[in-house]
Amino acid sequence: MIETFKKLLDNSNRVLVTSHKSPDGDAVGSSVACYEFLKSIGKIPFVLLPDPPASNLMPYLEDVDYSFYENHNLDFSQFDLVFCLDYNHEYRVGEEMSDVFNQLACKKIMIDHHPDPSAFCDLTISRPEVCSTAQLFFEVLEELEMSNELNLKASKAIYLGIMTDTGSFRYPSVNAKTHDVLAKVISNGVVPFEIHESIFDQNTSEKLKLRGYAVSDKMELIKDSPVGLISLSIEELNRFNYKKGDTEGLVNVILSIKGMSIAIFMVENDEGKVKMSFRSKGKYFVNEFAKKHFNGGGHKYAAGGFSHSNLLETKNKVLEYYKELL
Ligand SMILES: [Mn+2]
Repeated sequence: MIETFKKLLDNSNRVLVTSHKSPDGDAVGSSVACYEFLKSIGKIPFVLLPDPPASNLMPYLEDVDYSFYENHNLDFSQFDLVFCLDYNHEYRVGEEMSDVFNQLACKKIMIDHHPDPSAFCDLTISRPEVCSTAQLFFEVLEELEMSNELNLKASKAIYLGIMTDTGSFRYPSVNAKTHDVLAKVISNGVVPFEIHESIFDQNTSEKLKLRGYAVSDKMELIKDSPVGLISLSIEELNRFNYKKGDTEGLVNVILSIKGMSIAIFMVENDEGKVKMSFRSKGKYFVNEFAKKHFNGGGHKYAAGGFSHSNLLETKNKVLEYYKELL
């Protein structure tokens, strides 16, 4: 792996760094870390994301050469290497941006921690046991003996990716290595509380009201089971002046209830279809269920899905099949 990686790097100059649709903290964090690393070793990197992240992640893209696919004007023939970070299938960049892969003749490197990667890259570094792509990127640089190339911005981005993909260092995927990587980026000058504040203390009152409403009026716990759901319609989102990111992590609230081990969040989109998030813990896994019934997938304990039916039909389908999760 290391030799191939080195060779691909050596033979490249203009490098495209990509990540998945609805980029989360790990997508942005690993992309920025990769971008800063490439710049520091003399490459010309560019970050291309399918669409914008939540507003609290935008500051991490400051001073980065980047664009969102919807308003890019890139000539893809200029690139001689592509990084695919935090995703395991071409379709995870969204239908529009996945066209890019047809235009790219150059080599591709995947660095990712989602299980079952498809074989669309020349080098696939896939380690599902690692908590975040940000941590995995750091590990890969250590193996290349290049982790000393990480500047303060890259170090902050790695902290961000690990923090957001581990629920602030508490998921089962966190281990000694995670804290070892964190210690190393902190010794590069990262001030932990600043990263936490930059992400978690950016709420609007409308966001908190929407979340309060979701819990008080829209949460349903299925009787005699560890399964809970929350569903929100577009009308409800609008009522609270919804902004991207406002419902992020809301699904986890269900798991914080004693006795709850499976949480399902459903939210209607502009087209009347439904975006879904699945979370679980302990002996319960959600990825297969998301894949089988809701065109999705992901990790054992955290998966996404999509339903082409309306919100009510989708909820009924969950209620019809949830026992498969048990
Ligand atoms: Mn991730």
